[in-house]
Amino acid sequence: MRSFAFCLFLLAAGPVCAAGAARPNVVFIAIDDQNDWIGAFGGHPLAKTPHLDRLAARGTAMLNAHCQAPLCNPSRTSLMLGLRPTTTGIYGLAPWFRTLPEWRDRVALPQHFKAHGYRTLATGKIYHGGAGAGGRGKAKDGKAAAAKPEFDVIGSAGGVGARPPAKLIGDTPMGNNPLMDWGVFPHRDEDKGDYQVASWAVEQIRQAPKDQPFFLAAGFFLPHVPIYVTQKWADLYPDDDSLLPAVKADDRADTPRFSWYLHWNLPEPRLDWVQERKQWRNLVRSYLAATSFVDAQIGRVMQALEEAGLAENTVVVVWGDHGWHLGEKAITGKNTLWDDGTRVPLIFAGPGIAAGGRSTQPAELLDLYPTLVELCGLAPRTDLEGLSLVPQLRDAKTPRARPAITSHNRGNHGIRSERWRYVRYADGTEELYDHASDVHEWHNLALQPEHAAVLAEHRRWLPTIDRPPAPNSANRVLTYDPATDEAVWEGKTVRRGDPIPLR
Ligand SMILES: [Ca+2]
Ligand SMILES: [Ca+2]
Repeated sequence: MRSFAFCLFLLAAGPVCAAGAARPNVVFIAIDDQNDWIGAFGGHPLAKTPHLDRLAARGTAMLNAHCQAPLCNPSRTSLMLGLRPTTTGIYGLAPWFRTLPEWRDRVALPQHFKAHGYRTLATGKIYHGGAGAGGRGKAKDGKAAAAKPEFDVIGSAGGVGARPPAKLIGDTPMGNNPLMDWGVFPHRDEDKGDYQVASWAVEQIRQAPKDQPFFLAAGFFLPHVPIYVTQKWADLYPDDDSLLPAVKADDRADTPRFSWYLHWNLPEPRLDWVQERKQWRNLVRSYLAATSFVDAQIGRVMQALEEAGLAENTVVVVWGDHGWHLGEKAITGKNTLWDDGTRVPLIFAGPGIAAGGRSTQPAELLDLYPTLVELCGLAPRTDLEGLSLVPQLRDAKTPRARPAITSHNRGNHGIRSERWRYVRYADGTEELYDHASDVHEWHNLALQPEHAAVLAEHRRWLPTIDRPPAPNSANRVLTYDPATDEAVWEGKTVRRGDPIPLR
């Protein structure tokens, strides 16, 4: 603690932290597709997350935190590079950013820590897809995509782990997609990818060299689909309709038709399908059970830190990469600009962070890079687009100068202030919700003249840089041409007069 205070003093005085001063370790934990159904975040009244609750009690929870893109690859690219999707042009599940000359050598968050003497380690899903935890992705010409490795040491890959012999729920409207499955089947927790990710992280903490700080990244896969759980986690929840989230039957009657374009032709089934197939409760229960299972794995990592005597000098951050709908707004899945799609758990604990803090100020995953740099006393960078959250982590009431911004493909943006949710789609249509009276975002106020000033205040935060999709963009990339009023999604075109593409 003393050496940390010394670092901050030096920073305030001008020069960076003196060599040899002990910097805190970092444990950087990602949860895939984890929405706000986590204790302190209040998204689901029955969610059981005792380990994350304990972490939030010894640290600060950012209760109004949002992703910069509601999809894995662009969200994680933004966080790790410290740049918005509207700056990189990375909106889809491809490309891996190192294949683009512009970002090939960009110093990502763990590389900045390595440059300051840290040993960097990763297990599970940190980056998306083939790039995996360690950025092992190769460019199409076979050359390594990145000039430098993403991490020094790469551990267990994680992922789904044990699978049932056949899909549990059968075909969905999009066919036999292996990801679209959930439920309980007989297997062991030890055979799950996330259990192995936690085991590897625990082992690294136990063996950590005493003379070098570490940056340990652990990426948990669940509650991403397929959501397979063992009976013990499902048994934490009642098997009845008390589990179901609140939905409004005609909720989409006041959302612009363009809002459907962002969720068109995706593998995730719609609410009407899970209701008809009597799968809604099973999906919700599986998601909650998986959340509790991952919470327990994070608990194992936290226990290892305490047993190694490292908890006092380790900054822990837990984040989700975007939200997930479980029936709200008539859909399941991600890819939306509402709170259900953008709001994420974000918890910090460790040296320099107030215990029990609860901030309702807007925060962005983009803020993690500058926040961790400041908390650890590394040289600040001037090329990051986020803002350090250290003022809110010291005193949760500290106001913040700007809202959280989420972008989903070019021209579609969500702006979240402390009170309001504003959405603008590429065709110019808008939504506005007042969280003071409408936490579910059921009542679109955008067309009501008395809200003109609120609309104007939020419109001014729309990104001024709004790049088209990067070369080789693929998968979940939507383009819109205002000249012809045509939207194109995965090679399919829809025009304003066409029926709304409901699947
Ligand atoms: Ca994800
Ligand atoms: Ca509505």
